Amino acid sequence: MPLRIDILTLFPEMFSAVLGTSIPKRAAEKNLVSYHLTNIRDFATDAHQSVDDKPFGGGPGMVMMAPVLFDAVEHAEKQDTRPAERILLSPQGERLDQRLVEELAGKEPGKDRLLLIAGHYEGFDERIIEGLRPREVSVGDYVLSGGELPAMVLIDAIVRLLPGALGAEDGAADESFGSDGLLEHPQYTRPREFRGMGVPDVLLSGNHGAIAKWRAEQRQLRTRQRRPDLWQAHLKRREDDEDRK
Ligand code: 9D3
Repeated sequence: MPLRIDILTLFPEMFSAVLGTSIPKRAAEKNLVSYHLTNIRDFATDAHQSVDDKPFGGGPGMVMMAPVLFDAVEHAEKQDTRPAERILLSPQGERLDQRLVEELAGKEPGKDRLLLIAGHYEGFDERIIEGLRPREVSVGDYVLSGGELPAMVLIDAIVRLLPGALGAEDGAADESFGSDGLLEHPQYTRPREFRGMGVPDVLLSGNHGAIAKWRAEQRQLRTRQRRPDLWQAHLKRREDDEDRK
């Protein structure tokens, strides 16, 4: 069975470009994943099709109503017998990283189902979180207009890890954040000279040992300069590897 991803949103049309292009599209065509969009507004019950209301106690913005979202979740979950891992995209959530992406991409058969809830509001009625007990996930400390783009970020990161999702060329190069946690080295292609800028001689030398050494140095240099957090984690891992020997 392919991984099933349900997406609950007020703006299903936002997803068509991302899910209908490139790797997310190819993964669905290859039956590695299926996407199922549910418009939360279809579960509104009043004459105005309301999905949100003013917060009790006052304050700015609107809050997504619990009954509508519960009905939408229950409707989506009935469409398949597998239990879904529920994920609420929220600025209050745990920060998305490659470790979490790998965990979500690696669900065992029979549990290979995700249900993503993307809101477009200041917040969700707390009883949604209390009652549905979703995992809450953020994509970083900046303010977006809703959870839709974060949901697409999560889907894209997950589906490219599904076995067979990447073409042969992409696959081999997919190490940058995986194996050793260092940033990539600089890359060059034609032409050899562009607007007065050349290509490092070593890359044109044909000396594969020297090229590998240069690239390893560049990766270290870049990671130390740009991402001291990743560099420290890399050093720690090397140390732990030593201790285990
Ligand atoms: C003034 C308080 N705001 C929180 C910083 C309210 C608020 C703003 C924007 C609440 C929700 C949103 C919409 N954002 C998301 O739903 C969201 C999000 C984000 O804004 N940044 C990073 N990750 C995520 S995941 C969902």
